[in-house]
Amino acid sequence: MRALLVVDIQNDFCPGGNLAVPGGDAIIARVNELIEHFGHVLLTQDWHPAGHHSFASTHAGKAPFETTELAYGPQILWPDHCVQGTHGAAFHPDLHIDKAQLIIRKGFRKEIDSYSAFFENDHETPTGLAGYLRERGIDTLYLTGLATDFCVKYSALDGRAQGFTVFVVEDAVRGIDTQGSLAQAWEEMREAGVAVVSSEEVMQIA
Ligand code: VGL
Ligand code: ZN
Repeated sequence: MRALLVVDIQNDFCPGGNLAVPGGDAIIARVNELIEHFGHVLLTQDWHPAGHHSFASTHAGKAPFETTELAYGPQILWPDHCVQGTHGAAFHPDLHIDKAQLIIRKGFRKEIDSYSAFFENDHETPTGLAGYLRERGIDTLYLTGLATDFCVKYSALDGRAQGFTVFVVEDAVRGIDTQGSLAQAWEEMREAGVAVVSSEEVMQIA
């Protein structure tokens, strides 16, 4: 059984938002078509408390897109984004969310960032998604959303590591691309056995 996973299509990741992904909103129409097509739709929502340790503003003398060491290793620092309950954390108003069966919120622990829909950035604190998928008999995931080189990539890699079949829908994702991260993401995903498909191909499958 397969499911569509829509990653972080929130106002802050779209043009005008605090951590805007270039063309982030340009994928929404396509994602809506995929939502229409799939029987099972799951969403993720980046959901940080104010003062989150992934925010540059939390660290004196640090600027966004610099890297720092947190307890679990290196962490890129971001502009404040997706603060719980704010407009920036809300799903983009054009995204058709009504059909979603599950919303995974992530990054809600102040000290740990969470890119992946499966594990936080310490690579050991689970979000519960793997158990949810297994209990429901979902073994195949089609990934869409933002950002290709962070939350989509880590979700894809962890999905593979957890034994799921993972497709990334290449025309339904967009990347941030800091320090070469986008090219590296496609490379890492391919190496991990993540399949890349177009939305057209996906919608030809019954
Ligand atoms: C994301 C950076 C920080 C993402 C979330 O959704 O890819 N990137 N938080
Ligand atoms: Zn975040």
